[in-house]
Amino acid sequence: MTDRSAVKDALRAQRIETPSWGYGNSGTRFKVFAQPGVPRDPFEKLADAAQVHAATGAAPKVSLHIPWDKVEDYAALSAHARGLGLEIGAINANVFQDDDYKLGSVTNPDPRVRRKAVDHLLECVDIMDATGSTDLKLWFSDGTNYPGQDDTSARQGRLADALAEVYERLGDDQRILLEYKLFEPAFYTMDVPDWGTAYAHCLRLGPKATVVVDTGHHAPGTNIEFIVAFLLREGKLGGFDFNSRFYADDDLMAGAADPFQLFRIMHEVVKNGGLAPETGVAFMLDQCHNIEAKIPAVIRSVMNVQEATAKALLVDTGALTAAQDAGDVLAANEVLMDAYNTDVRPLLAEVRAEAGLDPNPLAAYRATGWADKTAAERVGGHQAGWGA
Ligand code: LRH
Ligand code: MN
Repeated sequence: MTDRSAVKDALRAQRIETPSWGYGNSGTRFKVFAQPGVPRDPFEKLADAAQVHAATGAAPKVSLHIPWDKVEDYAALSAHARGLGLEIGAINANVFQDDDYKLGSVTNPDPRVRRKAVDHLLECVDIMDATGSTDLKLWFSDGTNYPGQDDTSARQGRLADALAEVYERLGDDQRILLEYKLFEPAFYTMDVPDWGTAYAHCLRLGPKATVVVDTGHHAPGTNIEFIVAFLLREGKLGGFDFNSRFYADDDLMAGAADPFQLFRIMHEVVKNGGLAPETGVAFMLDQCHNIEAKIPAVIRSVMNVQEATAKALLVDTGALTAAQDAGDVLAANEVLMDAYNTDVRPLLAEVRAEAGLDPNPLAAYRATGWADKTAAERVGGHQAGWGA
């Protein structure tokens, strides 16, 4: 697809969902570094997200995390978002921070704990009804640390029962986005450790259950774009949690650690029709900005995803298919590398300018003085964080 105006149309239409928790304090087990002007509640998080959308024109949706974004009135929060030109996106459940969940949440040997966990998931669907969200994002920290600690098969049964009950509760336009993760916080087994396990549970559940690919949740060296191509072909790719990593689930800015991997992923997305809205792929960021300024980091991440997408859209698919069909390995690889090695920043600057935006979103944000304004205004109260 090298038709330039079609490429620009696709870039203009791209939407990237930002995480409310990306605007709050976060860190590692060693330290959470506070920053001046960090939001103190979901309303202020949305105000920061609106800065990202104002600068990029491509981030009108914000994912929430419950209870980190718990409020009295979710309809009011949703109205506040609309007032900022935003929409509430995926609702992330959280069954990983309560003492009861030490040995698991929905997979816990104790039925009382399982009941509590499922009730939280059902509460999140109630919240979706109030915010108009369609996506329930489920990541389970459930797992074990030592061989013999629990029965893997029994835990899978408990997980399947919990998911089935939640699936039953979903409204017509609502769906489950099931996220997998290889390890952490459990270090022997995770109950949803890989795409295959997530895919199998989603197949069993039905059409409203899809898989989320968090780019930080694989073993080093995993070919993530293969997983993406497979799930797209099966109609089971619900979305991405984009971030990047050098070693583990580092949750660094998307594309920062491995822009070539992000390009290869977006190449499979573009080639398999994943950009089309009807495919229903949610392009979400899931990052933690432990030391860097948070809003510029999110803006940079949106730009990194846009750049990877632009390069993927510039792949000469006709030449690629011809080389592949001819078994011309080098020619095929060259077609892809030509696209990857294309500087797409002028093209994206053009798309932004034509949309009435500053060609340089980071400069646009800096010019608002928002960072100084919020640092001066947001004093007192409790800065938002993971509450861990
Ligand atoms: C787990 C995860 C999940 C979120 C959390 C913030 O590692 O990727 O998507 O709930 O990060
Ligand atoms: Mn994630």
